[in-house]
Amino acid sequence: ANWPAQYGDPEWFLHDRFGLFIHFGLYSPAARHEWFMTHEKIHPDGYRKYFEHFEPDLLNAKEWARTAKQAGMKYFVITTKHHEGFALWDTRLSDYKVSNTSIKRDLLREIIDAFRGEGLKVGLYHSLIDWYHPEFTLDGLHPQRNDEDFKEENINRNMNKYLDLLHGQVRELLTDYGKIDYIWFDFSYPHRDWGWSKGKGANDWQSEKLEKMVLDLQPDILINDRLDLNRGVTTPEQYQPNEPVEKDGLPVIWEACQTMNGTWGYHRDNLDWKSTGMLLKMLIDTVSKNGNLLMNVGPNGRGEFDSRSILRLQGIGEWMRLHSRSIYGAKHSEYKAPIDCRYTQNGNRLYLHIFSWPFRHIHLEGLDGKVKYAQLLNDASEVHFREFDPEEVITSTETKIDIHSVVLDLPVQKPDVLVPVVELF
Ligand code: H79
Repeated sequence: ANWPAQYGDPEWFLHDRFGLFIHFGLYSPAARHEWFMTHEKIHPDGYRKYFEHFEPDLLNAKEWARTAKQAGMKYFVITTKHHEGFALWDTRLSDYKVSNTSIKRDLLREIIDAFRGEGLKVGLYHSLIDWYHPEFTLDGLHPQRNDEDFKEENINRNMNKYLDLLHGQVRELLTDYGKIDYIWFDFSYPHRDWGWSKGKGANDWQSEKLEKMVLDLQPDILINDRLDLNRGVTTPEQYQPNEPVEKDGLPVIWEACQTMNGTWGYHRDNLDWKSTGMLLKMLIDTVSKNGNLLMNVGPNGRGEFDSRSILRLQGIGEWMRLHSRSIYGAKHSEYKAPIDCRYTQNGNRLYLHIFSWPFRHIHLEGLDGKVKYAQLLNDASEVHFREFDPEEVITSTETKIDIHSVVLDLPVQKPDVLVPVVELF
């Protein structure tokens, strides 16, 4: 029910597990959060300076694509238009577009070509919200929200005129750029109510009609869950679920989207950077719960990934070079992982990811009699293990430990990788 038959086959998505999210737009040179237009209540006229000074002269899409590939990412999702309304492609339906800035190029085309060239699947982010369009009705998230006056203003606004643009631009994107594998709409908020205006959902976007057009143009496409239709890829934002995600008691296809530093657009002064190890653990944690991870980078105003992002992507790539078989095609395991560990499973291979290195031993409950061979994945070195028979083991207080398990004999020295993995056959 959550994955309609008309939607594309999600097999590649479930296998690939790891994607790059790219937020790039006029908020990139402003360099202070992609929502700054709303945070600072900036009118489109005041936002114009970012359009005039947009000049990502160092943007090299091939370099972006190589960086993503080296990090072990298999697909990417790029902002075609964020809430600010600016189009990153040469749209025929608006002048507010990249090809009208000093750069005069269709950056979206360059980016799609480059990532495809590196073998990554293509995802397009498209904002349902639009703070630039003069007919988009004002609400509590809008930069021009303020007080009761906007009730009056909204009477003069005609959402249908905005819907022509929304549907028309999505049609362009899914017609002019070849095969698109994934479309990521953002976002619906039907339950919000500010008194003078309400949030927006499926009726406001004409979501049913939009979804039908998407599937007509790209029959194999995957769609995320933010059209307010209660279907598609479930997309928890900057939130790690505690277990495989379910809806109505059934497992769903889901994808965590996470930032490196708490914001999506480039933010120069932000200091909330997660460590490489923490980001890697988020990927492992996600796959251990049957999810994908879409990890974000916000390129700067010159069109480059900044050094802090590159450092992290490289670190994850080094780990992925040695360990990706615990990620690609892997999924949740029914076995209960020891504390500070995560399992993933691929067929009859079980992968124990050890987040916190223990002294010498780790007990794997319920695996007694099931393990034939064990090795560290980083160097394929054998790990000895023994069956742990509770009948034989009496504690100092004469209480029997009643847990059947396998005990691994680990080296005292933690292997020199961010997260060691033991592969169990
Ligand atoms: O594109 C990225 C974000 O800009 C967008 N989705 C990701 C992928 C997004 N940001 N926030 N949201 C979606 C959810 C809305 C959060 C809000 Fe708020 C909480 C809106 C108002 C209160 C945070 C605080 C943002 C504005 C104020």
